[in-house]
Amino acid sequence: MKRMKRVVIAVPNYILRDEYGEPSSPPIGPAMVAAALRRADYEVAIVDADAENLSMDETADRILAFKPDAVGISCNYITKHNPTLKLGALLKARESNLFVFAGGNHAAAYAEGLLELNGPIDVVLTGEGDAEAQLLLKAMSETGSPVGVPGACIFTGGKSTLLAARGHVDDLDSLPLAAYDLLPMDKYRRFELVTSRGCPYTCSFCASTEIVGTKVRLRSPESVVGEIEHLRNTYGDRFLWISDDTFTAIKKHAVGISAAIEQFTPPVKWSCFSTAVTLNSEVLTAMKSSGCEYTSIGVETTHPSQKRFVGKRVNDEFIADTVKRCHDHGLRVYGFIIVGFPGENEETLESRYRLIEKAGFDDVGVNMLIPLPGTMIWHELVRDKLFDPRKLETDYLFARVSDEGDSDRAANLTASWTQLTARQLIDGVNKCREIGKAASPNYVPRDMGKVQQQVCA
Ligand code: B12
Ligand code: SF4
Repeated sequence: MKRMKRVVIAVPNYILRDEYGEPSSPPIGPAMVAAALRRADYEVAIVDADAENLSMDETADRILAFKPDAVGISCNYITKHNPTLKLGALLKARESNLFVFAGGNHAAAYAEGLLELNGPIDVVLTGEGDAEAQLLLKAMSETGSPVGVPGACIFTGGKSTLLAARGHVDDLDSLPLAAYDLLPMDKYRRFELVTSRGCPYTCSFCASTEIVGTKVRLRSPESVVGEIEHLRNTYGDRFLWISDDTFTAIKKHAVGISAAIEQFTPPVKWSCFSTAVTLNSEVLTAMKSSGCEYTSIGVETTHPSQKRFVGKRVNDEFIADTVKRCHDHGLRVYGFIIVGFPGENEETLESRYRLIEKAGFDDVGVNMLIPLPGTMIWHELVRDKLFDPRKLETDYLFARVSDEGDSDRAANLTASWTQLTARQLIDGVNKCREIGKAASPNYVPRDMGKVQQQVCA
C-alpha cells in the first residue's frame, strides 16, 4: 500500500469570476483541514486558485509541482461543482494514479452529484473535514480503502454510497488554527474567522441545517482572542468578518465574544451575520462597544403565506423595530431578501416592497431563490416535479440578476415554480433594491466583496 504523505488542499477557481469578483477573505474551511492534516504529520500545501485567479491548467501545474500523493478539492459552494469535476479530471488525466478526494459544504450535500458516473473524484467526505481528511488518508495508506471512514462516500454498484455516518466536531477549541501561513494572505482584504458552528433555525432554502446541523457548537472567548492576536501580529490590522451562520444565535456567546474582542488596542473593526430575534439591547451594546460596525440579518419574506419557508417568524413591525434598535446603538444593519419562493405571485412580491420600505435597512441584498442540494425546498421542488436536478446548470445559477430580460438563466429557472415570469422576477429584484436604497436613512452599500450571499441569518 502506498503511504500517503504529501497532500494538496485545492480551492478551484470558479466559472463566473466576473460575477463574484476577487475573494475578499481567506477560505478558512480548507485552511482548517490543511492545519489538521499538518498536525497529523502530513506535508501539506494549499493552492487557492480563487485568490490567485489561476486557470485550471495553472491550478493543476501548481498542485502537481508539490508532488502530492493525494489532492483534496474544496467544493464548498454549488458554484464549485463543475470546477471540482474539471480540476479532478485534469489531475487524473495528468497523473492517473493520483488519489483525488473532495469535501466542503456542497460536496457534503450533493456527494452523488460529484460521484455520479464514476468520474474523477475517488471519495467525497461529507462531514467536517478537520477530523475526516486525516482518517481517510490513514485508511488509504494502511488498507487502500476508505471503508469505515466517517462521512466517506464512494461510487459503487452504479450509485453513490455512504460508507460510514459522518460526525460533528464538538470541541472547537481543540482544533488547530487555520493554516494561514499556507495561504496567499496578501490577496485578502479582510480576516475571517468562525466562533461557532451550527445554526438552530431551519430555513427551507438554506443548506446549513443539513450540513453543519442545528446544534450550535461554540468556541471559547480565549480561543477566539488567540486567533485574532495571531492574525494581527502576523498580518497586521484588517477588518474582521465573523462568518458564523448566526453569530448571535446564542446571545450569551455573542456578548462573551464581544467582550473579549473589546480588549484589543487598536480596536478591532468587525461585522457578522445575526438574526432579528436575537438583537436585543444587551447584545447590541456589547457588539457596538467592541467595534462591530454592521450586522446583516436575513428576513427573506414576511408574507404570511410564505412563512413556512423561513425558520425565523417575524413581521414587518418587528423588523422595523429591530433596525431602529440597531441604529439607536450605532450599528448599520443590512437585510437579506429572497424573491421567487414556490407559488410567488404579484401580491406576495409586493409585500416585499412594503417590508423593505418600512424596515429602513442601510442596504438590502436581494436574491432569487435557487434550490440548493440538501435543503427542504430542493426536496419539495423535486417531489412536486417542479425542478429536475439533472438539469441543474450550476455554472450559471448564481449569475447576477441582470437587466437582459428573459435571457437570465437563473430567473428562468426560478420562474418555473412561481406564478410570475422571469421578467417580472428580475423587475421585482431590481425594485426591491431601488426601494432599499431610497428607504435607507443614510445609504451605505454593503461591503461583501462582489458576492451577494443568497441567504443568511
Ligand atoms: C462565509 C460564507 C460565505 C462567504 C465565503 C467567504 C470565504 N472566505 O470563503 C461568501 C459570502 C463569499 C459566500 C459566498 C457564497 N456562498 Co456561502 N457561506 C458562508 C457560510 C455562512 C460559512 C462558511 C464558513 O466559513 N464556514 C466555516 C468553515 C470552518 O467551514 P467550511 O468552510 O464549511 O469548511 C469545513 C467543511 O466544509 C469541510 N471542507 C471545506 N473544504 C474542504 C476541502 C476538503 C478537501 C475537505 C475534505 C473538507 C473540506 O471541512 C471544513 C472544516 O470543517 C456558509 C454556511 C456554513 N455554515 O457553512 C455559507 C454557504 C457555504 N454558502 C453557500 C452559498 C450558496 C454561497 C453562494 C453561492 C451564494 C451566492 N448567492 O452567491 C456564494 C458562492 C461564492 C463562491 N465563491 O462561489 C451555501 C452552500 C450550499 C451549496 N450547496 O452551494 C452555504 C452552506 C449557505 C447556504 N446558503 O446554505 N459564502
Ligand atoms: S438562513 Fe441563516 S438562520 Fe436560516 S438556517 Fe440558514 S444560517 Fe440559520
